[in-house]
Amino acid sequence: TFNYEAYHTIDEIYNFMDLLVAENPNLVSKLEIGRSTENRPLYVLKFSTGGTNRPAIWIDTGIHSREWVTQASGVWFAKKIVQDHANNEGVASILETMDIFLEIVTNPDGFAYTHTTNRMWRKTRSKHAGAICVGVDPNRNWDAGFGEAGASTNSCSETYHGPYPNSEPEVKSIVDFVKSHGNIKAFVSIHSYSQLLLYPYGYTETPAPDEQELISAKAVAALSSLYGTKFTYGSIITTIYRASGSTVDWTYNQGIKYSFTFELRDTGRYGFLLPAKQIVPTAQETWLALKVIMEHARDNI
Ligand code: 0X9
Ligand code: ZN
Repeated sequence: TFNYEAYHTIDEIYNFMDLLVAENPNLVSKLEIGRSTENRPLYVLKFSTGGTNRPAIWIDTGIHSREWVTQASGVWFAKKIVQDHANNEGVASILETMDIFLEIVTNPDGFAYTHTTNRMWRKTRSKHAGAICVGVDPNRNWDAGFGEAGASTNSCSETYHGPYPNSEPEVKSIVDFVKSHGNIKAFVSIHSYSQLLLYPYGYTETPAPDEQELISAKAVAALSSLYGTKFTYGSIITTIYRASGSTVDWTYNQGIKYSFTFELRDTGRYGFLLPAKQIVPTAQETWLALKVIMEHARDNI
């Protein structure tokens, strides 16, 4: 059986997904939304109790490959959705009207590289003509303030935005999926670390005009209720730093009002090298906040 209290390789996570689908064919299916630069499949798990093109919630983990607690939490969320799918305190009431899409290994080339070669690899593994270094920051490659302040033009930088918006297949595949689906109501992109819940914008000081504050306060309170983990919330630019071309600025500009980014545990003691003992508690507390966001989306369709 799968050990949720350990970090896993991409093969182990892909096998986990296949087993979950095989064991729960009426609830879970696996979509391939594209291929990475190194031709790895980009898999998205779909949790659905029926209907056609229902309003949906998107969750991605691991777009920055070294943020290992996020992919590990994504695995735990997948199992949790299956376990709780018929339970009303769980996700039954959400799955009655909405589908959930979950991309666990959003940057598979980078993730494989963190296992084989460099544990601290963050970016993709693309090699663009004229670029000195390998990789693009997939959280600076989206078409929202692309190339403005808050990203680097230098291919050797950790925040290199890439040659043009959506140059990374890992990003373009999500863009195409979101556009063709057309009914995504909440979009949550999960990073680590810093213990933050963030909302648009990152590329401009213009605040998102919706009820982000209210939802965030409620989500963070739910998260903290389990183990007392302290989370701060606010817009990306005011809470962390200016970041252009980031995921949720693009999704928000597409009209996905409930666009959020988490930065999970911890605040720097272990940073990206969070001990495996903290995977399950991190996933559990984050799940409580995700449910607040999902329930809010459900009640405001
Ligand atoms: O710099 C980033 O991309 C994010 N921090 S991280 O340590 N995970 O790399 C923060 C940027 C704001 N977050 C999003 N817009 N998703
Ligand atoms: Zn990140």
